[in-house]
Amino acid sequence: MPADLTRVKPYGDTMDDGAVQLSFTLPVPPGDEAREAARQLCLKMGLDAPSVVEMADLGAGFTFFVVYGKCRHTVDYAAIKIPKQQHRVMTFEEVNAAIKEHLRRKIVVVAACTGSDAHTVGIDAIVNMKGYAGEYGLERYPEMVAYNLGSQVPNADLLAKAVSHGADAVLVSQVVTQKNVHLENLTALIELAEAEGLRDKMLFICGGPRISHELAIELGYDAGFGPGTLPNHVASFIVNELIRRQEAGK
Ligand code: B12
Repeated sequence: MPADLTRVKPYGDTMDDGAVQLSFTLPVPPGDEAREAARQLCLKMGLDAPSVVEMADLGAGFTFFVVYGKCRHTVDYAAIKIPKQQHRVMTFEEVNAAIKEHLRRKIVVVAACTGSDAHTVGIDAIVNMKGYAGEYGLERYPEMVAYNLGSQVPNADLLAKAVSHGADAVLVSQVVTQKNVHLENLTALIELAEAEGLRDKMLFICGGPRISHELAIELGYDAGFGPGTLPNHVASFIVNELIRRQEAGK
């Protein structure tokens, strides 16, 4: 029986059985009371027949639980609309050829991890010469000039470098999300760019494990990239968007 896409429920063994597995930690020591607390919490979360299948002592009065249960709720999958990047993903060769043919100048990108974030692996994967998962990074593109400013770069410094290098695109990486610090940093950068009259002069692109294109648009960015992004995805977006703006006379 195919799923009713207007009323989608988790699937375990049979369609619409609602089976889910949930894991969490409670700040109480393990024991019968802790197990019952976990069960009651799951009932309050809308799970029928919750069954605590794992209770592990984490020490210092904390306990980790795994609970199986049946979700009562459904979602209307058919009504979901997520903004997606419309541009076609090009290969390394196609990107360089498109720059030469349509833009006829080198494209400049300035990249950094900002704020307190020191996770450079993600932005390096996109920018560094050697690239990631078999795809060359932007530094390797002959028609691009890429500056990687590294980690913990203050927003003001990133914008100053973007201006001095004549950047077409600013690339920001935010990996740490504790207490939503990524949202604060990303918002602060856009506000500063607006205050300095730079927001419409270059593309602003963000990325990281908790970033989606939808979130990036909400925060005022031109695009957002999450896990699994390859350098040519980003290069394709930049080049397609610059060509689109050139053709629109912007
Ligand atoms: C390596 C690592 C570190 C290294 C970083 C070294 C370095 N030079 O980068 C060190 C040890 C320094 C570190 C420190 C910390 N870390 Co750490 N770290 C990791 C780890 C294990 C891997 C991250 C990684 O390299 N991923 C691989 C890259 C390729 O993936 P990615 O970042 O998602 O990037 C891809 C996309 O997201 C995208 N992308 C990323 N950025 C950008 C930018 C643009 C413009 C674009 C287009 C795309 C893009 O493209 C990339 C390629 O596909 C993760 C756990 C994990 N397994 O993910 C924790 C993790 C990220 N760290 C975490 C934490 C908490 C910390 C610390 C706060 C720990 C502490 N208490 O000290 C510190 C913070 C340091 C700081 N000031 O930032 C948490 C973050 C939790 C959260 N939700 O915020 C994680 C998830 C671990 C965990 N489960 O708790 N960490």
